[in-house]
Amino acid sequence: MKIYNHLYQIVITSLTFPNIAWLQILRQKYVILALLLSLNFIAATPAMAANLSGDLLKQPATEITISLGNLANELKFEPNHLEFEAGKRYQLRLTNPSQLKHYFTAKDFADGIWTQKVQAGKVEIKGAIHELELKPGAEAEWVFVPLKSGTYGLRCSIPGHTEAGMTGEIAISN
Ligand SMILES: [Cu+2]
Repeated sequence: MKIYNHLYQIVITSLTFPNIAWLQILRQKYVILALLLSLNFIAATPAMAANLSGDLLKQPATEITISLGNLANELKFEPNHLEFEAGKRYQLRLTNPSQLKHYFTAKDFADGIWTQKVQAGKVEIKGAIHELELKPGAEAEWVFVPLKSGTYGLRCSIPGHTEAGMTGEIAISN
């Protein structure tokens, strides 16, 4: 277990789990966001990521926003369907305007993309991301390139939220 103190506003706590998953908790004035990181390498990704040209990473990213919950505290993603094209660069902006904590859980989708970075406040996180937790009022930007086409499930893994309909679908086309 390691504890890093970053600047005066940010505290990152990393816990190392037996399966090499990391839990990082980021704190900033109004934004508290937790990211579950995994350093497990994905079979296809390192080789494919290595082939991503520098030019692609300089391309402006297509911006898409998804809201986790809403001001009325309804348990849903808005929108609940996202579409991406493999090989393009995206900046997915995640917001939580509700008063409840929510998760963006889409493990198979996360396995099918190459993450350039996740940005939250003044912190940038590099490496594979499998799940994001957004506290009320939190915002994060996930910059990635989809690699593997398919239709993937999205859900909020807070107990009761999936059951209440906080689910979605993410499609990656070729
Ligand atoms: Cu939720």
